[in-house]
Amino acid sequence: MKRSWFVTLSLLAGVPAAAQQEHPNLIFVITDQLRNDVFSCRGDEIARTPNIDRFKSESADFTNAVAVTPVSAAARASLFTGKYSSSTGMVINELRLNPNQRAIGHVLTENGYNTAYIGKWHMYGNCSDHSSDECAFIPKGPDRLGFNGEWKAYNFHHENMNSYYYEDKKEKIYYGQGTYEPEEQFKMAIRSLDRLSGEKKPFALFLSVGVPHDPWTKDNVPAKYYQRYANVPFALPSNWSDTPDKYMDRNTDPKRWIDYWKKNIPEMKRVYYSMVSSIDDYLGDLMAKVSELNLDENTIIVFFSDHGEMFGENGRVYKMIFYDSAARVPFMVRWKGKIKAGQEIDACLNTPDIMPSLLSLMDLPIPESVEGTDLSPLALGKKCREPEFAFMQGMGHTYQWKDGHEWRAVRDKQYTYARYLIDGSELLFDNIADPRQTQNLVNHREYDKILKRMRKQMQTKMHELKDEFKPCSWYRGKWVDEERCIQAAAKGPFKQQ
Ligand SMILES: [Ca+2]
Repeated sequence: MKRSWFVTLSLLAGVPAAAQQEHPNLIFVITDQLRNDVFSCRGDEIARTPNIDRFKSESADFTNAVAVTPVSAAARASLFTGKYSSSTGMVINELRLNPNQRAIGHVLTENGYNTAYIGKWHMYGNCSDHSSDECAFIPKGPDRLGFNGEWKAYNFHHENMNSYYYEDKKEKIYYGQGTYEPEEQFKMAIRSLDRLSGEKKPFALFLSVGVPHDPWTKDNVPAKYYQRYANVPFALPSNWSDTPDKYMDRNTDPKRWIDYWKKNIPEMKRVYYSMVSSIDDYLGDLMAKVSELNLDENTIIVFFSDHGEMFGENGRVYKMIFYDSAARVPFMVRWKGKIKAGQEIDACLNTPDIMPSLLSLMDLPIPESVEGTDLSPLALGKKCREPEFAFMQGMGHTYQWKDGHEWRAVRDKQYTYARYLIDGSELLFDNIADPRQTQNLVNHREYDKILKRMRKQMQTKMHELKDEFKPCSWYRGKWVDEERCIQAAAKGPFKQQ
């Protein structure tokens, strides 16, 4: 007996610090505006994404994941707090999130994690000009929402060549002329892994890259990626219409729709696919590093996007809409030895569900303020109560205090139901029979029962969240002050904690 105890202790003493960790590490890769269908593994015949395909084959792939509000700042605020947009108050872009709320960074830091944050933040805006230096730097302190470790971030930009970031001083740090930001960011993440894996504490590394967001110009991506698609014909979508959707808040000029968008979308898609290819390459490098450092079995790795992109479908470009091309996002979670590789999970996962699901997987406490559902049992092959639907909120114009086409939507495993505020018009799509969402079924009597159910679901969720469904400008002054700082949201003012 004595001998066996001795042997056990000796073995433990020889185990590297990382393997003895009580909680797993986390690597969270956030991409920007990446559609959920532009991978070879989704059947896209143009895309070449061997590393994303491989990542999927090693992960739990949540195939029905959507963005609660398919626009950058709102989706990110929800991701980091586990709350709906009506509760974060991030109703449009370029607002400043109120720091007096519990975020995933707080939980990680309080539970002994080393954190690292690299890339786009987009929750610290304070002026409508998102290119302005004034809202590019995020100072150390409460506005970093608990991320107290390595910080190489910026609020917003998408000029990929010769780009920059900030650390703790308001001084731009450039990667250098001719460099490509995502490549440099993945390299920084790899260097961080070298350091973090050698420390005794578990780590959480967030890597938030700005691609494949526009501008989609040839000079915004390295030639070697553009060359991969240079001779590939790209077409307008099958559900292209020469008339833009009248429920868009921007880009509705019919002349420009034809002269600019119709003409340029194929080339824009070429650049977009080039950017996706670049992410794919760098994800491969990151995963090779994970294996080299022997981190596979004690590290949860997430591949995610804040929202998708319409590219002319349903008469629309960009995002901020409930249609699947903008709303659906990749959400793949890999944890070797714990999460069964290659499984597809069709639960209605929404952005607020991500924080509680990850914290639960990591055996960390979930703050009471979280409104999402912990869906981690599904990834672990167990059953749990699934949400019946995902509730989505279009609360404003993308970045201006302009009333327009605010909407709410409910999406389940088969249908999307949506309603616009401006005229109360409703839409109902069968996403399985009509994946391009071109047939509005609202006036088809055989769908009355479904319509009734989904109206009720929307109403119940809005009531639960105290979501009043107001025009965009209503929030100005009530929730958001003149400095564009959020002071309150549907559940009341944010108080000092
Ligand atoms: Ca975005």
